[in-house]
Amino acid sequence: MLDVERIRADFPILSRSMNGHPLVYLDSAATSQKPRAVIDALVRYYETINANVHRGVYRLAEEATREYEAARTKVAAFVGAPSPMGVVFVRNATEGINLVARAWGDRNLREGDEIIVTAMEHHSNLVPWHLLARRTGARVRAVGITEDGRLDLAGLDVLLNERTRLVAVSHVSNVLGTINPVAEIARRAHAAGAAVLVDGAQSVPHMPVDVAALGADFLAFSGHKMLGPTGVGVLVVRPDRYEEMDPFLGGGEMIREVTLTSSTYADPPWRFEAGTPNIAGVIALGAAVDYLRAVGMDAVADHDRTLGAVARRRLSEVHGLRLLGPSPGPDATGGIATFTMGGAHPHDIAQALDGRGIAVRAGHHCCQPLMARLGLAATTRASFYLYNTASEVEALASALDEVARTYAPRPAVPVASGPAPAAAEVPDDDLFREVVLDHYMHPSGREALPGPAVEWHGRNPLCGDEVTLRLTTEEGRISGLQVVGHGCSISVASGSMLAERLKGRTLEEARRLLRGVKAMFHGDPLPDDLDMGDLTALQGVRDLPVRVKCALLAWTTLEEALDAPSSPEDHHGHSHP
Ligand code: C6P
Repeated sequence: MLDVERIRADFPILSRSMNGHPLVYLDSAATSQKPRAVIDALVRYYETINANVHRGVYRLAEEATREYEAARTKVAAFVGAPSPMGVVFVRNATEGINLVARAWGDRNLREGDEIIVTAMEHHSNLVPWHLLARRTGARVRAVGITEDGRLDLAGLDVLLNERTRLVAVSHVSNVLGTINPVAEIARRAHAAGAAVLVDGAQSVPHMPVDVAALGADFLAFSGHKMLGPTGVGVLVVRPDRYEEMDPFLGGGEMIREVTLTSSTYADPPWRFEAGTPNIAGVIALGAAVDYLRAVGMDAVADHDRTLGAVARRRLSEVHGLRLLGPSPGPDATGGIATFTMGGAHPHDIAQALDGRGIAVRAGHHCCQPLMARLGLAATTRASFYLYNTASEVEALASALDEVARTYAPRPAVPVASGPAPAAAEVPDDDLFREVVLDHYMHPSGREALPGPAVEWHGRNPLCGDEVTLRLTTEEGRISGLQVVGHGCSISVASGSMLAERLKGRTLEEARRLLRGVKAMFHGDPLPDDLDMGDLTALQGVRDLPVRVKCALLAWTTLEEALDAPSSPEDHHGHSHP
């Protein structure tokens, strides 16, 4: 059992308040908070031993080099690497994976070869392989997942063949929390003659990981998710794989000898650490490893599991909430609780929680193929770490109870004359004022247009919100306007207001209002005499850049319609029945 209160005292940021509430930080899967020991290690480096490594012939530089290399030894021991020489310092997990794609992939893959990934990979473990495939003519294939969020291992056997060069798989999914049976996958991949890369971004911070026991040829992870600073990550390479790799970046530190026309290279791992590395970051990562080892990774994993179980039990009581992924245990860490919630959009949920000081992540979590497989545009994710408590989970759940009440279907209420809503129904946040919610629950402009119309589509890739505008015009006037789509309260309300305001207006009036709306969201002065009507209820959005995109979605789609060569103004726009 962890002494969580004692641990919390080590994390200065956790004593902050946010929007008038104690900060409840539930986004450690995105990046963890940092203990004082890590922050101190950064400061101590700059205050006492700042010098470049592996270069200076003076005492200070030797001290910096010694500490830098000591961190390599600590990291190697932490993940069971057979030798510190197998540890390459990079910027983050993403760079580690790209390094393998370039240094190993370019040399070993050719046309017709295959790379196997899975349907639950983060974009960082997909895009480098797409790029490699494009460079070499290789092909990327994906293992599917089951309905309950586990890998379809039988599918792996179907895909593995003599053309498979690499299997690249995440150890723990950043959306589902699933722990993949990597040792078994590696055994099967090796039997087929393929190498194995494990994306350990979500496993190394949360559970004991032994790279040798996993049988991974490459293991990539980020320092910032395991209490370390941003800008430092690790690629662990099984030493014999170094022989199959060309240098990645060229420059200082990675060379042995350079003439004007050629160069020879230093031994690994330095061969792959061109240029001055993130020395302070590496040393502070060493301090993070010290901290985690002192707590004990078994205890961290146990804490995640226990808290995850509490969270799943309590969250499943929230009306309309549906959790994704397996329950905590051998198949899931418990550190990740991702969910959808009936009529409430993930952006709206995250914003409402933020109003109560609770930080969660909403969106596609850089896993668009997984979202597509699950038939979802976006989800909300709470993620836990060693400093989170059961009472924080309860704060999350009771805030979600309130969100569920706010977004529960209810009858249409005329905005001006409706009764004052019950206090519990209205988030203490201006953005969700009654006007916005009323437009969201009962959007205008949904009625189908008779006859052919010009049609324009808009999409916000960040959250998958979509809008379709259909327009008919007569003599420079918008005679018919339909706005359909799906999205968060802000994008839907904004589209509904657009429909209400523009039907029957001239195209010039539409342009004027569009200019006004853009000015309002960008904080610029409004055109003279422009009555913004209901739209003023959205103006608080301008302080939240991510949500400005939601609010502008219908309007930027309108702008495209008005600006297109075949715009309604020309009376010959392309039409989609
Ligand atoms: N996932 C999340 O909120 P970087 O950005 O390189 O430190 O980590 C990339 C990465 C790779 N693999 C997995 C499984 C990950 O979860 C991440 C980072 C964060 O889920 C930020 S998108």
